[in-house]
Amino acid sequence: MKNLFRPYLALLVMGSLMFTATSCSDDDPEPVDEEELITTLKIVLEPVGKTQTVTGTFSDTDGDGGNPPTANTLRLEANTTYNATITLLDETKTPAANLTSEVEEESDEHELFYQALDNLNLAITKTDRDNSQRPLGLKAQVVTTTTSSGKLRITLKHQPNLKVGANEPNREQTGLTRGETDIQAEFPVIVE
Ligand SMILES: [Ca+2]
Repeated sequence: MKNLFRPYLALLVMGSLMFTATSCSDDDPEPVDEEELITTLKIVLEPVGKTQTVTGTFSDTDGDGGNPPTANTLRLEANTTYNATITLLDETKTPAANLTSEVEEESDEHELFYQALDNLNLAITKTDRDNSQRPLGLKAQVVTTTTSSGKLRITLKHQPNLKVGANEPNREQTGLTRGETDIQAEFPVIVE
């Protein structure tokens, strides 16, 4: 997991300075060394025309190395269309910082990539777009057919001036090779 994009740092610095300027000035200002990390990726899968919403949480609160990440198993129904929504959190903060809207605001520099691995049979289509009409991936449609199982990998890439054009061939495969990875989550999935 990489540190999150510097524009946020700048915003944090500005925020801290504003806070300092408006608070009691007797104390020395706190050193500004805050960093944002995306430690946690949540997915909510709402079935179309059915009732059983499925939620998943991937979390690695100490970042790369150290303790292994945790993720629950997603149990999906066969022959079902799900509308998926992603939430991104920094759980090193108390309370956890929600970074989803910041990724949304910088949609031209970010994209999420979905991979069905092992023998998992899922059709995944990103349904949201950035300002240049390229896929973003905080929202997606996930369609199951027959029963299968495997892993769903979701990778958030930071791609300033590196996003693949909307209509380029093989844009998913190409996109995965570009820019830095902000978080990569893997969920065991059972389609039953
Ligand atoms: Ca870790």
